[in-house]
Amino acid sequence: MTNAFPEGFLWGGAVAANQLEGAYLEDGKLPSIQDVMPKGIAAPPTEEPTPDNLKLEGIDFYHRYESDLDLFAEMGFTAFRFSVAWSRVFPRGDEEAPNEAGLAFYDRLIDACLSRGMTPVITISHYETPLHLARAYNGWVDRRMIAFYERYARTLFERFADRVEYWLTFNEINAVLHAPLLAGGIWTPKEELSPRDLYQAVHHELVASASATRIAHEIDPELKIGCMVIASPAYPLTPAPSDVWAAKQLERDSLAFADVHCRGAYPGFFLRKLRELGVELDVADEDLETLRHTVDFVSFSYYMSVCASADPGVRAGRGNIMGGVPNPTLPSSEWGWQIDPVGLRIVLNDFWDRWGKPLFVVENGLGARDELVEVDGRLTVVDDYRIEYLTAHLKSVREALRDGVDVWGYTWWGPIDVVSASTAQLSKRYGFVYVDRNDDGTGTLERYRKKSFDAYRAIIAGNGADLG
Ligand code: BGP
Repeated sequence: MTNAFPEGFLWGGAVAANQLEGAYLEDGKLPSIQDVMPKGIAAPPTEEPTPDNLKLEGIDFYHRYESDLDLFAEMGFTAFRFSVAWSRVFPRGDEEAPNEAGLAFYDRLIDACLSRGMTPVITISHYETPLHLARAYNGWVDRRMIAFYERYARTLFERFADRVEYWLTFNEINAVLHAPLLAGGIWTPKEELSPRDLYQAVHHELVASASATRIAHEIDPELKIGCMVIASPAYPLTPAPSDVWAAKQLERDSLAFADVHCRGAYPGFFLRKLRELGVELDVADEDLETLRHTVDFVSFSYYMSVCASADPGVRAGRGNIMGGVPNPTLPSSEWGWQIDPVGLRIVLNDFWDRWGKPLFVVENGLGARDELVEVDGRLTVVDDYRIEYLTAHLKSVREALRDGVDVWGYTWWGPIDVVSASTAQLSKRYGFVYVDRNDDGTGTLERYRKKSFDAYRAIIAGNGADLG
């Protein structure tokens, strides 16, 4: 049995514009929802951008992308996943014509990737709906969002399709059920949002995603369009059949999103759920036809698994957007995300069995507090905990490959420290590169290679053969 990963396996890292670019009003950009979310999803948005929002400056990637990409190239990245900030290209979101200066930035970024041998993987919408669309339309609750998104996606395909083959329509599209503002640009507070409006927004996003897939394939049938979902396997808390069923139900809430993307229609269990909620969706004649444009691959983030229980008295814990009942057998990160490398093998196998589409692990990583120390005269972080997490999860990818699963690539979340999506902290660090910036906004923004930098470089250099 060979240890190496398949030839051409894409190795790299993933980021999102709002979490690292900064320059939030530069070259014609207007605010996105992120610019009024200084506490992430932990607190309601502010009326206007406030100076305590670390995302306004991010890690200044907008001005430092060349040297940051040099660091990624030094690690041997063959892929780099980033998002386009919608509000750079269509600052309000409902304009007729795009902002040329915004497009020009991504021209430069794409060329900088290509010249360093990195395949760009672009997320079209990563939790950064233009603020105007959230405020004036209530985000994806409004059907007109489909047309705005189509225009935006078409603009990107027409401009970049000659250089960019891999595209993801929406980051973690299933997160809208749990974080409606973050993932759906929905201004109505979650507690006040009716199931009808929430699921109508889900429908609009799914139609928009399928429509973007159609547009992309019309422009160039060779383009690879993927959906992107949070993968969070749910284990029954006990062997009681009722817990097994509860776990299945929990997983299905998420799986439904990729089911629609892969099969082109709503699954029966999802329609039943709508009926039980008393939700009758407003579906236009052409919507069901549009949904038939299925994706070329399924991409996902994987950070943790959860448990499920039929007992309503069992309380959920913290975790990536959705959370779940804690698993008594697993350790947790400082932020309560449970660490479960085997879960990645389970997800890869389950997804492959379910849809038979190629898979792409586009996010995986460990958020931790790092300490900058001096070793052999240079500043670094001795992050053995991150190396351990990385290695264990990559071993699971290798096992899945051996199981016969078609996996195209692996992009670690936040190869350089970025602002956290859920908490808007910088102290929740994922990077192989340390950025000198603190939660209070102080710091020089200098970059330092961590110990994990060399570890990932060695793994990539050996095409995964030396994982142990
Ligand atoms: C995913 C998001 C990312 C990213 C990651 C880590 O849900 O797609 O944007 O931030 O989680 O989460 P956090 O930053 O909250 O630690």
